[in-house]
Amino acid sequence: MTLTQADSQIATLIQKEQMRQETTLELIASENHVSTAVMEAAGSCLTNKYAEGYPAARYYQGCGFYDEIESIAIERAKHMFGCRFANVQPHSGASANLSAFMAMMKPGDQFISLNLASGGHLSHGMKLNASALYFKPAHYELDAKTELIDFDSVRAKAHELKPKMILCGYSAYSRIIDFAKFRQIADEVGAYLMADIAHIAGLVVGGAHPSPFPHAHVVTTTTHKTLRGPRGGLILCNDEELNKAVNRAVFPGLQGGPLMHIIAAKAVAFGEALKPEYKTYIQQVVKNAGALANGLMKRGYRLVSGGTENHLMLVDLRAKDAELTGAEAALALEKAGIIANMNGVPNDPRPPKVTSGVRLGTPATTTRGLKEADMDNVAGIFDRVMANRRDPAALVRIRAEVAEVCRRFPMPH
Ligand code: DSN
Repeated sequence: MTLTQADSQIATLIQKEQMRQETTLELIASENHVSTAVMEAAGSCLTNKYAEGYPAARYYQGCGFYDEIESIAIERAKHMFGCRFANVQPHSGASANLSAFMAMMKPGDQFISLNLASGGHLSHGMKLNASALYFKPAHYELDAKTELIDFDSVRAKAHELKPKMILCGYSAYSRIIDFAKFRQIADEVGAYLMADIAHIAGLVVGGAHPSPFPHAHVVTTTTHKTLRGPRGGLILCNDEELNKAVNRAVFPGLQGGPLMHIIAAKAVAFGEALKPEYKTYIQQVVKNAGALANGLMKRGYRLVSGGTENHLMLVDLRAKDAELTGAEAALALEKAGIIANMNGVPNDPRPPKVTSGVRLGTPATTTRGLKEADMDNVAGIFDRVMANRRDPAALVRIRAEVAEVCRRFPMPH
């Protein structure tokens, strides 16, 4: 029985969502459009089975093909990042992070990270998150002037608190991360270095960002952002003992049965990322981000840190219009068919549900095939949306223009 026959309510909503994705431009920096091959694996019969444990060490019978699939995913992950060990079971980036914490720290241990408001992630010690409830976070800062990581602040915090772990890797940071410098500070105080490369994993694989290896002791990532796989997490490391601790932390520490259909989809996506075309894609993601950033700056927008070196940028809307908030901008963009998210800028005076910024990224539009000139066009559309944000008729007209761009650049099929 097809989904439409079995449950037309859900089938209709999925069709509508498909249409929404086809007819809008996705500028959320953490999203992408996966291949039909990835989607096929994620929607396969592998969802039917428990495979608790690891390859060749399961707690259920009938796992032979699952062992092969997970082993392929592990080998491809190791190959992609040039490291010795990979755990492909985390259900998400947040559970990968918590597992990594459990592998390196005991409850109550101190770690330092960048806070959420400055571009970190909620699983890096936000007060309501398990990372703060069960471990002890403190935060280093961005340089107030350059809005880059302030390594004096990292070093000072590290020497003051002697943390068990230093965490780098961010959700809204548009610059290259100097992993070697972080490792140097970690070594000075005997801390582990953890790199959460969820946003830039694809850039690392595609050679557009330095690798966290050999500097980081443990590396976590999601698999669905620039890496263009199914929604999920991944943990990587080079040390045998740490790998054992990671494996114990993921299962049975934090999770039960792995999502084997998602692990198969990860394997497919990793296979795609190992192909030469993926490198071309990633280089284009970065070129497109540069073109979008330049297009916005020449139209009077200020970008946090003055630009981008990766796939994303944080637009501080106040320079263009002191009254314009991130919430209002993101809503107007959605009405015009451009999907983005409001985002706090460093030291944002506005609350997190209002903000003074929007975060934009180019992984998804690059998958659709847009190039630099198209991104400049998108910057122009962005600017017109902001200027017409209180004019519903104008937003409808722009929506039609965006739909036309989407028709010219279809999603992968
Ligand atoms: N929530 C993700 C993002 O949008 O950056 C990070 O996991």
